[in-house]
Amino acid sequence: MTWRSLTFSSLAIALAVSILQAADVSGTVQIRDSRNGKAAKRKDFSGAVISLKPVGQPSPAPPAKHAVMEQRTKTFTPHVLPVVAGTAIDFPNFDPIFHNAFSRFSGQVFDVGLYPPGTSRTVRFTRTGAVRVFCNIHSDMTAVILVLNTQYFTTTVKDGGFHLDVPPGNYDLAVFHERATDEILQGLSQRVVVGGDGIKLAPITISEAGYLLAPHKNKYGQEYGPPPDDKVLYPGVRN
Ligand SMILES: [Cu+2]
Repeated sequence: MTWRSLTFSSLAIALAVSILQAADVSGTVQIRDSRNGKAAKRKDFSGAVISLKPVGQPSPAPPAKHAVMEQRTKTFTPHVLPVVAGTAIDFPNFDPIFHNAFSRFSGQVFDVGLYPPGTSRTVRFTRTGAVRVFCNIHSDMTAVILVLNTQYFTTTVKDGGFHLDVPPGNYDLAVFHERATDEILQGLSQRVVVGGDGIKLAPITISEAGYLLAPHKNKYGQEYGPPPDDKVLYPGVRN
């Protein structure tokens, strides 16, 4: 056996052990009292974030790899982006028009300025919490960056289901949904004990009751002006 194959085998064993140690935490989220058409009529329960913070452990170092929130067809994608605190996020603009990304209301205040097609801007998010992201030109463009103090998180899919692989241990589970009040979300947090076989959680119901769908202002705190006439570039897409 050569040194190289020996090193490879020990790496493979280490990998196998770490996979064996991962336990599956699964559950489902339902959203009720929604005035949002998608959630209410089409039973779309996607976009809720479930995170598990290991009890008594320090916050993880941020990943070196950047996260990405694309600007494409006048839409921020993904619409909800959870990251570890300290993560740098790229905002590449794939559209044939200028865009912007800013937040001034909650979480981390930032503004990447107006930037041209085919370019990108990068912001590092260091403060935990929800950052509501807008474009200063297109009032319909919204997104949420959720800055977390744990690397164990996932976003629900359409049927509300979620899975997380974590090492066995004790965790504080937190729930985030963009149209739920802080009080509602705090009421959904719970201590979770994860054994070697994983755990299936009781269904989680998020109520949107009490959440105010207030129209947001532009980055100067003013009403949005008329949208730029770029219908030529986007036939069929609403301004
Ligand atoms: Cu825009």
